[in-house]
Amino acid sequence: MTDVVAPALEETIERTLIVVKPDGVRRGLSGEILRRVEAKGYTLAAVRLMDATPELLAAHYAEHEGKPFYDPLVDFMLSGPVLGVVAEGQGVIEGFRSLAGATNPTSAAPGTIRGDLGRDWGLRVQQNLVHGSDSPESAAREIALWFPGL
Ligand code: DAT
Ligand code: MG
Repeated sequence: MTDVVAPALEETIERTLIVVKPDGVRRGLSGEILRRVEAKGYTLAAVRLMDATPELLAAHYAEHEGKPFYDPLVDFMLSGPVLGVVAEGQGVIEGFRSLAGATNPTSAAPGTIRGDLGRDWGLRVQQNLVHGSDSPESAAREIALWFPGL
């Protein structure tokens, strides 16, 4: 009989980078957003209120450089403090994307962070309250950028 060895439970734990964007911090929604993450059952591994820098954002949003919303996006992310968060748990990368909802807050489903708490403000960039890593590779890259050494 072949031995099938299940991975140790801790080996199945993933981490994701969440950022409560300046609109979320400004509107006093940091607690509500963290509440939803914790209520879903994920664990907070790091939480830090910080000011993003142009260098950090250039690296973080490198995939969007050259797009029409890129400059407004960087300006927006520099417009006030952000809350950097590392959350962990099985499936947390996909799970937080699901909690966050679609990029456009107008069409994001009710029940999601963006759908319940966000809307179109008529700006060139969507102010949609949160960032969440979109893959294991992005999560590793983004956590290293925002929380070096964690
Ligand atoms: P997400 O944040 O859902 O991963 P993304 O990575 O495609 O979305 O884009 C990064 C951010 O840029 C997004 O949260 C809001 C802004 N953005 C994306 N597409 C946009 C568009 N078509 N118009 C205005 N802003 C946009
Ligand atoms: Mg993205």
